Amino acid sequence: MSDEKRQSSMGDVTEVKDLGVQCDVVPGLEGLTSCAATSQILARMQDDQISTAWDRQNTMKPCPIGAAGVCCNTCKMGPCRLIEGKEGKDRGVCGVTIETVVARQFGKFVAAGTACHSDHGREVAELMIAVSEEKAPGYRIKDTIKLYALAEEWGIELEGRSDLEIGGDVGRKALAEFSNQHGEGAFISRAPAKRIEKWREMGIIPRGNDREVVELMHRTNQGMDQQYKNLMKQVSRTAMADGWIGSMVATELQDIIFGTPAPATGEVNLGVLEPDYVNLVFHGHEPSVTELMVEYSLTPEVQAKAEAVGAKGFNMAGICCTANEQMVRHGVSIAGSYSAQEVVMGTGIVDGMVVDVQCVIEGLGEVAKHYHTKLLTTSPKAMIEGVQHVETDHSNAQEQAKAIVDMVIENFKNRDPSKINPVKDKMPAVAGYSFEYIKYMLGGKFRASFRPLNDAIIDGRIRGVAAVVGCDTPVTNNKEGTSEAAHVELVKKLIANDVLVVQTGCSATVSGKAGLLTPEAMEMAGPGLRSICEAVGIGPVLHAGACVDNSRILVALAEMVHEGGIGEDIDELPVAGAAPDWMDAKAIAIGQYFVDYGVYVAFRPTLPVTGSTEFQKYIFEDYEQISGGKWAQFDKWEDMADGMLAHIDKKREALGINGEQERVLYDMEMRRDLEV
Ligand code: NFS
Repeated sequence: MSDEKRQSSMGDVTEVKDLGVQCDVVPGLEGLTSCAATSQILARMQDDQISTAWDRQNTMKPCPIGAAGVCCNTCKMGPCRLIEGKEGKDRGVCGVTIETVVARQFGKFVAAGTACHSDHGREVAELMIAVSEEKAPGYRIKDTIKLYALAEEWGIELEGRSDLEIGGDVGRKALAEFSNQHGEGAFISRAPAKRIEKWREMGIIPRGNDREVVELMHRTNQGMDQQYKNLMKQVSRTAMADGWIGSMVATELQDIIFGTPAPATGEVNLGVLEPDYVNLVFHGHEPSVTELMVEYSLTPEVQAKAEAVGAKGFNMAGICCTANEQMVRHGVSIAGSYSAQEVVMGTGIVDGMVVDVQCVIEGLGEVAKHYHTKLLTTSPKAMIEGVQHVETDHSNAQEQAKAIVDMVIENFKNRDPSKINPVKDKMPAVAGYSFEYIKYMLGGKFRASFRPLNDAIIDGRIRGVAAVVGCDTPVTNNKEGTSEAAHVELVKKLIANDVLVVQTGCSATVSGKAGLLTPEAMEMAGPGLRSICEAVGIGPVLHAGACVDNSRILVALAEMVHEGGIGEDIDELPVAGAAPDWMDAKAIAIGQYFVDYGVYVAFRPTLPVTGSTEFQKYIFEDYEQISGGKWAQFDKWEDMADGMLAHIDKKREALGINGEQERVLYDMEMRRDLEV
């Protein structure tokens, strides 16, 4: 877009930015993003002809056969592009049916997603062992209460033993969870008794992650499992290994090593990058190296080094789930979600960007070439062509973390004044609602309990609880509103209808940008939810952490059942889950373990299963008879909200607690008021 056009419609972009307030989206980019800050940077990047995912999604049209999950590329006789109901096209060369193909593709997503969270969890278990052997300088056990609790749960001797000895046993036991060949994952016992019985009947309790992922990859290969319902059992068992082993080990052991989250206040959006400071942006999922960078960054030594290069100080901000990990534990600010990873460099003031694993897109390397930003990879599992690699392991992480920070400070002087384009937009956000903190906050220090939550659900002040989680992308824009609007409007509608919202992942970041992670958001809540928020002193939207921290939600739901009064199993609870703009295989693995927990799980946009009517009926309808939960898919956030509220009301009805609450129906005026 030309400068004249932009200036004539909104004045000079720099002037608007200098007001320091949320301003409007740059004209012409409204269909792409509802975030003013993102639009300002994107407009400049487009002018400078720097390609980002926001542009590439315009030219890349998805293959409709692949999008429907009916492209079978399992062997070299194809790829077979199947079309339901079309003679000669409804089976592959080998004779495979459409249902089998869709189930295989779905299963491969779950295998990949589970592998990601599990490899992350395994790293943390290994770190725990290294800490206990004093082979991980810089790391220590921060939460001994959680360490003792977990050791006790796992039958590990506490008496007369040091924290490091106990930690070593916890680490080794956690590590063994990944390779167990038989039995049941140790955390399974945290689920309600009725649910465990159901899982045993279904035959889906995971043994070890490695075995489940390998078996699923075996069974989804050509010539293998040809009964999609039978194959789905292994899909479920693998997804369960994701939630109840991989992710839960990651969450629990990270809490022990780095501290269990409690509410901390930070800021969210691109405006957290400070023009006068050295800015280091970190991105990825495994927080271990970043933890040490954050610690080092707070020392007077770093302040002095930053001042020596002419900066006012040193500033760190995150992207994606490493950001969520730092926000919930230390209140470190978040620059943006998945969608912002390239855009962040367009500010021209990112002196270094450090990435670890997962959701790090390949386009980053190309964008970095246009700026002074020093892009660095740290994991031997995720390197980028042409990008400097600073290999880290547990033994050298502290020294490498310092080297990275020092390198980034040095790079401050290489800023190109002609490319500096900062924005001021940012929002305060409170994050850090771990399961332990929620329990404490509801019941108090001496009687920590979920009782007040259950009572509020029973008396109708809280209609239900919703988890709104998962990715955001630049892709679903232009169709039914922007990606960010889908997250934000969905959350607003849920809280307006007295549904308490718990968030993780990029969805939480998007809410943070919209100001939903503040106590003030209670103004947007329905009267019942608001009365609870006022009494407890919280906002209506609780940020619980990264995507592995969905395991906190598993534990919290179990606690609601254990507390009593709202059913004996998860599928009786008035709860629902949603991923308003899912993208990664990890999201499908998460969705499946919640469905198997008995939860209604709504995804937007559609899942890659639309090529088979029969498979869709199985997961969207019949599955409710099997697990008590089911999948749902939507194109519009409005329909998603209605589906979630209807499900919550159905459960309230079954529990006999559906009182007088009135559904808030949005007219056009209310919608406009809710604009992001
Ligand atoms: Ni989850 Fe976190 Fe974000 Fe999606 Fe990627 S960062 S693990 S996968 S995009 S929420």
